[in-house]
Amino acid sequence: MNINWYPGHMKKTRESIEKNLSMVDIVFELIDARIPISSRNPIIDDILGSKPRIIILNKSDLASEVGNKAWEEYFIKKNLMAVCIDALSGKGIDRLIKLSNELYEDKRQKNERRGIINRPVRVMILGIPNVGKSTLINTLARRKSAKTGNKPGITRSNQWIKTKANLELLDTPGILWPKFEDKKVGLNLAFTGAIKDEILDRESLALKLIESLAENFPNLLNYRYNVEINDKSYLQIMEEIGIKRGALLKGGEIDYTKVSNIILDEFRKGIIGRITLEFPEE
Ligand SMILES: Nc1nc2c(ncn2[C@@H]2O[C@H](COP(=O)(O)OP(=O)(O)O)[C@@H](O)[C@H]2O)c(=O)[nH]1
Ligand SMILES: [Mg+2]
Repeated sequence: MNINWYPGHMKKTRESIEKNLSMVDIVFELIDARIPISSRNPIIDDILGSKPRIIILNKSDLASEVGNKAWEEYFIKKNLMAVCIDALSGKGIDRLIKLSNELYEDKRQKNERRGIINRPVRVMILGIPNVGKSTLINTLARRKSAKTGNKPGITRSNQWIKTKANLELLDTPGILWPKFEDKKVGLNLAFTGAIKDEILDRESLALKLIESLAENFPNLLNYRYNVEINDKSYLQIMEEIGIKRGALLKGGEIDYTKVSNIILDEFRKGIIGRITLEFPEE
């Protein structure tokens, strides 16, 4: 993935989303359950206005149960519908469908009273790159209709993807830009792979990840790699992991690239554990 978000590009994106918005009944705002703050687009509230929406915490299989619950409650307290799902396995999809129909119920009844025949609920999916938009479309459609992967889809003519669940999806999800101004946000996005390794080289990124894990989840790090954290430097921890995992060069030196790849890859796959990096503020 290599999208450069220029002001002009952002303006076009926004305009195209606003145009599509008028064609749908509700919006699915997809965010990453591991980083619900960092993966939200800064101007989404502004774009959506009063359009009914459901906040979908995707990749909840990679986030902690405690975190998932905390975030659902947080949004619900703010009177926003929120649901944790795993778009890959389909977990949570039934609840999402139920909520979608609930959200449309008032309008459905209004239509009925006016004698208008109700069609399926029309939905647009919005989210930053790699958050799982195409995966969700595929899962809802139960067929491979949207390409998954890292290339953003260039807008074709819009089509409605029918699902079994009384929903119709706009086939082109809205790709929102991430908020990369804040350094911490940039790191979170890079850790999770939302922005590929654009902000830092992989070794520095892996070192930053070790720092974050050693401070917040030392037990998980210890359990996965069998290293004591104590008062070691982050570089020492990385080197020890390298030795334990055989990431060594010919002369026996640490292969920093290899160990960095191991750590980043295992974090992104959830192998180090189900880790939520951001919690709601008190
Ligand atoms: N573990 C996990 N991986 C997911 C989930 N949803 C999507 N992915 C993966 O995340 C990556 C990006 O997904 P994609 O649908 O292409 O994102 P898009 O850019 O928003 O369309 C792919 O490798 C998916 O397999 C999920 O709920 N759990
Ligand atoms: Mg996609």
